[in-house]
Order: sequence, then structure tokens, then C-alpha cells
Amino acid sequence: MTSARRALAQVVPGARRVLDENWTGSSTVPSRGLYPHQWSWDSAFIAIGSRHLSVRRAQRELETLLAAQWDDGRVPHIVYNPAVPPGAYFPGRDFWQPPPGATGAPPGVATSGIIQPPVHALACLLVHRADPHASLRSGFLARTYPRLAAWHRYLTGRRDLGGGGLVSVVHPWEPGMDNSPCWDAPLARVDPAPPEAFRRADLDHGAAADRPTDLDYGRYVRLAADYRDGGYEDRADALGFVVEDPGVNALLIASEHALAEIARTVGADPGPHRARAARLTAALLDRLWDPATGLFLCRDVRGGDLIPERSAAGLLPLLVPELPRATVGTLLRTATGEHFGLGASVRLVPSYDLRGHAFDPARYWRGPAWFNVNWLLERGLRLHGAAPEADALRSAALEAAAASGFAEYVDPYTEEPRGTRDFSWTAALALDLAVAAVG
Ligand code: 9WN
Repeated sequence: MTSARRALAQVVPGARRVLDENWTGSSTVPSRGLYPHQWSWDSAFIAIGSRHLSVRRAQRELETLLAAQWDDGRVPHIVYNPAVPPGAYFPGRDFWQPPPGATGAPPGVATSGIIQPPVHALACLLVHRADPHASLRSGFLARTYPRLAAWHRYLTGRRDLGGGGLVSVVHPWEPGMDNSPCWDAPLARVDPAPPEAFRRADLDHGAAADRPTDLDYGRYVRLAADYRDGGYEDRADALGFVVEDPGVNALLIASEHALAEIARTVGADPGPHRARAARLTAALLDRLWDPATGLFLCRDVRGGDLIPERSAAGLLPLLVPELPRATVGTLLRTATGEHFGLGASVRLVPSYDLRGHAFDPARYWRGPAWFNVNWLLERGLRLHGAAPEADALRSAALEAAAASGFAEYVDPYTEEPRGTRDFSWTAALALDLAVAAVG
């Protein structure tokens, strides 16, 4: 048996079991215990994998999420399952209720009010490609295109809080890398909510050493409550945390290119999407590229400066097709150099600088390797012709996903499982890599 076929045999039955067990009938929970609702970027990654099991289910996953889109175009980061008891996850659905008169979720749906990275157009295109004839017959892209276009309009219109043509995030949960050391400095300005104001449900399911601290949680709660009380208005001067993140913006560019392709397929004009992708690419290079570190950095919009921390988010612009060759070369050297160690000290890219002052191999986004980040980087490496590096990363991700019991994240050095197990996007993306490995 070839190594690719072995990987397939090792991964597929387990991945299928995880995805089946976490499927609720209309969407997939990231994890039955820790995350019992639907999450936005999780669903995009899950659909990318579950399209290999059932295209209809992958379509349903994405359409359930898009049905919770707000009037202003935002796609919320959580869609709550009404069948789950309110205390099972904090913050619960009641937390996000906007003040009277302010915009909110569509009638009959309970959602959060913040967002997550826009991977959805890319996911819709990949789900379509899994069976283009059936997809066209069912009208999948014709239904999703207007919603995806409104989502990108919200991001590029309402979220350009820095005024330089990039999207800003207004809460550390929005870029999906919740407690990255990149947020430490901007978060330090935020007064934490008092501990008695909330009860963390995550510690009922996860080891405290693998999760954010209580102090970080207090600040997450304060920021979310302030945004809610301000009617979810996107005004830079009223928000305590405003950051331009290279991962979010790179994913938007990749998705904008996917949207151009979707537009072409449904008979709309792809030109405006291509033009927007080009403008975003220029702004990303202009505002977040840091030649001195050979990496894209986050910008603290309130403070005005680049944040001097190396996060894996800074490598995600490898997903941008029109990145200059010299920048690609520099990013590759950074990925394989001492700070990220790819193919040298580690097989999977860590979430944060291996040499960084805040590096912790166990704690959430402060060092562990995550499978979605590695799936994205594998794609970026392949896009820019680094096939041997992409192949090695794919094999390592497949082995680690199966050996860790589809863990949420792993220690980058030992690949020991951390966080929760039977985690949906780990299963889904391993499945996708396994299918690609056999061609
Ligand atoms: C808050 C669901 C989500 C992921 C995020 C990850 C984690 C939530 C939490 O879980 O965040 O949104 O409670 O910690 O950081 O990327 O989407 O899997």
C-alpha cells in the first residue's frame, strides 16, 4: 500500500465518525462538549471536508450559517442551537441581545454579534466543485452568491476602521485565534469585567492550562458587552479593541477570488471581485508587511503601530495569489526558519513564534499547532509552487490528526493532543488532505 493510501485508510473512518457524531441535522458542532453550537469559520472548514462524504450535507452546513446573516451583511460567529441548555456555553444566546432599536439577528434565530474570518466563499466554491452538475441543478451558488457578496461588502465597507483599505477586527474572538500574544498589548488597555459577572463554561470541558486565563476572559466579556451596548456599531472611536490582522485579510482576499469565480459561474460580473481582491492585496502589503521580520504583522489601529509579535496569521498571506515572488520567498524562509521551524524543529507550523517570550506549547493560540492553520498553509505552499514542503506538511498533518484522536490542537514539538478531542475541523480537514493525497 502506498503511503497516501495508508493515510486514507487511517484517517477516513475516524474522520467520518467524528463528523457524523457532531452533525445535528442542519449543521455540525465543533465539539459536542466544549462548543455545542454552530461556529462560523468552523462550518466553512467542516464543509470543505464533509463535501467528500455528502455534498448536500456540506451545502446545508453553509446555508444554515448564511441564513443567520444580519441585515447589515455580517455573518455571526455563533449560531445558537435552541435545543442546547443556555448554560452549556458561555456567552449564551441572551448575552448578545442588542439594545432596543439596534440591528440584530434575523427573526427566529439566535446568534452572537461578532464575526469570524471570511472563509465562506472559498468553502462554497470548493463544495460546488465537489459535484458541479448537482450543484448547478440545486441552485447552490445562485442562492449563496448574494449572501456572500453582502458579507464581503459589510467587511470592506463597515469594517475598514483603520481607513487604509483593510478589514479590522473588534474582538479577539473575531480573528479566530482568541488569545494570540498579538492581542496582549491592545487588550492591556481594556478593563476586565469582574469575575462575578460571568461563569466560564469552557473549564467544565477543557484543562485550564490549555485554555485562556481568567484575566483574558474578563477582557473578552468587557469588549463584547461594550460592542453590544453600542448597538454593534462599527465606529473606531467607540471601540476598545481595533486590530488589522493579516490572517483575516488574507482569507478575505482568497475568498474574494473565489467569489469572482462564483460570480462567473452564476452569470454575474467577476470584475468587481477581482478588482477588490487586487485593492486588498495592495493594502495588505502596504499596511502589514514587515520586511525586518520577514512576516506580515498585526496593526493596532488605536495605537497606530504594528504589533511586534510573530503569529502564524502572518504566514497566511501565502494564500494570496498575487503576492510578489520576493515576498513569497521571504515568507517561506520565515516559515522554515527558527521562529516557526517548519520541516526543521517541528513538522506542523505552531500558532506563535517558537522563540517568542509568550510561547507556551500547550495553551490555545499561544504556541500549539492547529489543523486549520496548517491546512491553509499547505494550500498556500502549493499555490506558490512549494510542492515538497506542502507534501511534507500534508503527511505530518494527516499523521498527527489521526494519532491525536482529531485533537483541537497539538503541542508543536511532541504533537501530543491538547484542547478537546473529536474536533470537527480537524477531522474534516484531515479528510480533505487524505482525499487530495490519493489524487
Ligand atoms: C470562542 C469553535 C471556536 C473556534 C475558535 C477557537 C474557539 C471560542 C472559545 O473555538 O473559540 O469563539 O470559546 O474559545 O479559538 O477559533 O472557531 O471551535
